[in-house]
Amino acid sequence: MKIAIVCYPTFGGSGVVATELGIALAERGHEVHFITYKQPVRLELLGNNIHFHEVHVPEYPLFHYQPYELALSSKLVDTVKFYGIELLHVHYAIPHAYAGYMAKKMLQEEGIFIPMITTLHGTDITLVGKHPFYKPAVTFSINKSDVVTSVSEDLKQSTLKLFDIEKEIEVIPNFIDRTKYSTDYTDCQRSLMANEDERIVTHISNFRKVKRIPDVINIFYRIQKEIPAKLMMVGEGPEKEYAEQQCDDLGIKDKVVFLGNSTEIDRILCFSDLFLLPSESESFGLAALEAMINRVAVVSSNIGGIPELNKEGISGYLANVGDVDEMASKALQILKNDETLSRFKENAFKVASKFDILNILPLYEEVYEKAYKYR
Ligand code: GMT
Repeated sequence: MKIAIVCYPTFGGSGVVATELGIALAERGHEVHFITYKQPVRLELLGNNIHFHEVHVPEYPLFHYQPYELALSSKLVDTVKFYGIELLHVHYAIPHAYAGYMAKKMLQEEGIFIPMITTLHGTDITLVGKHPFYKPAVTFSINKSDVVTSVSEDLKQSTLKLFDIEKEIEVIPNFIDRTKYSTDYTDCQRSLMANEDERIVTHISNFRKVKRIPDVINIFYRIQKEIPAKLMMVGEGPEKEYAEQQCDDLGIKDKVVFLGNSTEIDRILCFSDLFLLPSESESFGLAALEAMINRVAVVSSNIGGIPELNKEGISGYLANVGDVDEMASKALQILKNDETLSRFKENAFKVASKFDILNILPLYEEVYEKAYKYR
């Protein structure tokens, strides 16, 4: 099939999922066209089967807000016509589903019928989409999609609760391509980061409020009081500066490394023992899945879709949002003993393996076939 994928090109989970999905579809022989404002961060190789079309939004001083949706829907119309695209897959409802629907309608005027799949990722529903300023447009574009998918059962239920949805929502969980993660740990440069006797705790996110970065630091503070440990903080975002200050105030600056954004997180996860994800909202928790496939145990909050991924007492532990004492005590339970840690690490890998792309990709292909019938 010739598929157009619309996504955010940044480090965010929805962009990563869309990009990895597109790459895998191209490997399976589909022709994939990414349409967004910048080349997606994980999209390195373009080729016969994999294309990128940049959406340009010309600056005009009259506009206080430049009309991205307009430029995106026009780009979609042109690309669909030029390449004979057969299907649109938009990731993140705002504003992609809205722009996709406009493109669909414009194309219909010219006798071209193109089905649209919308994948809901989380913040487009739980944080941004439910705001009264956006809600009518989000409800409309979900209902007008030919097929709607969500990345967890919890997100599906939240969408049904928060919006007036007439469409069926199919759950297709996020996935991981195991072949991209090495099982050869010989070039893992652990010694550069920590002493042999230190445990390595890691957090990866966009450092937004929803990730509860102060909780990450407070949990680690309690851990390092009991055992030798280092904390790797990966990512960039508005809460980073405060986090650095917090580490300074707590006197643990020398034990915390801020690594910024990384396109090679497996090189950090390969030497990590424990991943912390204390988020106050998380529809899935892709970063935790990436940790788990790298044999990293997880201590997380029990919110949203996380319990569908992190299994209590198996791949890690879960606690109520904000309960840093419980999270720290559970983390120590895992980290204190070598055998316990190895067991949790191995289990994390096993649980993550269930989300192998080979199991999930056919679900998207099924959905595409179904949507195609709506033409
Ligand atoms: O986590 C973020 O803030 C980024 C956000 C995004 O839209 O890129 O991530 C959401 O989508 C990811 C991929 O499906 C999920 O793994 C994340 O759980 C979800 N984030 C939230 O629900 C807060």
